[in-house]
This record gives sequence, structure tokens and C-alpha cells, in this order.
Amino acid sequence: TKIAGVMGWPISHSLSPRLHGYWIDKYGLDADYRAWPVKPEELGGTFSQLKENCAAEGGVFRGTNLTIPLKETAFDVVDILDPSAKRIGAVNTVVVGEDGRLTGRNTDGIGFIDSLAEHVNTDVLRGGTAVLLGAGGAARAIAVALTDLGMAKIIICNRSTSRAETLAGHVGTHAEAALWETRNNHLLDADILVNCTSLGMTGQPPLEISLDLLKKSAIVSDIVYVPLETDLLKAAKSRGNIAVDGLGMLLHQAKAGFEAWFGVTPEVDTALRRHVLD
Ligand code: SKM
Repeated sequence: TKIAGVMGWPISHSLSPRLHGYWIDKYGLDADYRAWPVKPEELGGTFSQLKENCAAEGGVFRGTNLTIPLKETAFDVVDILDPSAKRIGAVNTVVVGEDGRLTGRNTDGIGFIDSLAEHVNTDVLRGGTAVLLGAGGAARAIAVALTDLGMAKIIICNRSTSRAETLAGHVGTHAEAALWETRNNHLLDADILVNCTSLGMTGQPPLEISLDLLKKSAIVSDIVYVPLETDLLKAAKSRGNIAVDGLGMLLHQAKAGFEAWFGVTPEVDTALRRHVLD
């Protein structure tokens, strides 16, 4: 049995076991995907222990996804960093090699782009302007991914401006930090707006923003997926903007790990969406 899973602290909220479990059944694999609650300081030891424990039960530990708060710790703990992890500065997918060495990747950016591509031809964003709300790990992955799409300008609005400045510095000279208070005005130039904060998520404060200045052709995307249709996406749809929900990013970031651990390229389709939300 090939064994993989997801680590985080806490981890019980994660939809990853449902989504990988669906694929394991669909493709009839001798594989298992688990959820492991792990604290950052335990991460290094957990990898060697899992190799032993999986072998003891007759299986093989193939790797893991990582979520909050482990992505930066994983960056320091793995043996090899692939280019995606190096550029984003965080690891969300670890693959155990034949030689037992751990390779860290980051699939959040590609997950975001693949999800976007379900709704639009992403070529339309080349040369355009993005407005990102937030400056945490998700914003970092998305800023790098939009840069790779050829976007000419990335404006980062964050409640802490100094964090926005740090992120902009990391992303490149086409990125700039802006005061949180100016977010509505920056929408005038935006070809895509992405909420990379947890504002608007069930149990979190609302995201306060006015889309009045936003072009009708602009895309509005939210990384929040509980609720699936956030107030931001509702507002975007009601004025005719294309709205991209946060579940797609979660589903698409999962593909590369599944393929590396279990040897099958899985499909993201509406049956999977329905199963995960059930
Ligand atoms: O990057 C992903 C991670 O791979 C899995 C995850 C989850 O299970 O909630 C969320 C994102 O951080």
C-alpha cells in the first residue's frame, strides 16, 4: 500500500482526505491518504517516523501535503527543493524518492492557474494588472504564478503594509505594495482581483470592498471556499464579472502530488467537486 496524507495543525478541517480518497477509489489503487496533526517543531522527526511506521504495517510512505502552519518549516526540512518551492519560499507537497530523500514542491500557484483556466483563457491576462488582497503564503504563490503568466503589474494591498512591501520585494519590480485603505481605488486598473486573505470565510470578519470602479471584463477570484460563493463573488457575479471560487485551487493543487505518489494523473471534474462538498 502506498501511503500519503496531509499534515497541518490543526488538520481535522482539511478536505484533502476526501478528495484524494475519491481519486484512490475512482482509479482502484492500492493506496491510502491520511490526515496527520503535526506541530512545526515535530515535522522533521515525523518524516523519519512515518517511513518506519508505514514499513512496519507493510506499506510505503510516499509523501505528504502540508498546510498551515507547516509550509515554511517544510521548506527548511526537506533534502531537495524544486524550482516552484524555491521561488515561492514554501513547500506544500513532499515526495519521498527511491533513495528515501524528500523533495519539496509548491503546487499552490499552478493550482490557482489551472482553476482560473477552467473559466477563462489565461492569455488575456498577459501584460495586465492584478490586485491581490493579502500578503501571506497564498498571496505569495499567486503573485509568482501571475508573474509567470506575464502580468505586467501586481498591486498588493494588505492590512499590514510592511508585509505587503516584503512580498512585493520578493516578487519583483513589477510588484508594488499599497495601503489597505486604497484597495477600492486600485480596482480601476485591475484585470484580475484576488482575495488571498481569510476575510469573508465563515467565522471570519467580512471582506469590506466596493467593486464600483472595477471593469466589467475583470476577473474576480477568491481563495476562500467556505462558503463556496462568498459575498465578494456574489457581488462580482451580480455586476457581470467572471467569478472564480476557491475550491478549484484546492482541487487542482492536489493533482501533482497524487500523480507523484501514486502514479496516476487524476482528473478534476464536477463529480469530484460534488463529492468533496457533500
Ligand atoms: O496547499 C494546500 C495543501 O496541499 C492542502 C490543503 C488542505 O488540505 O486544506 C490546503 C492548501 O494549503
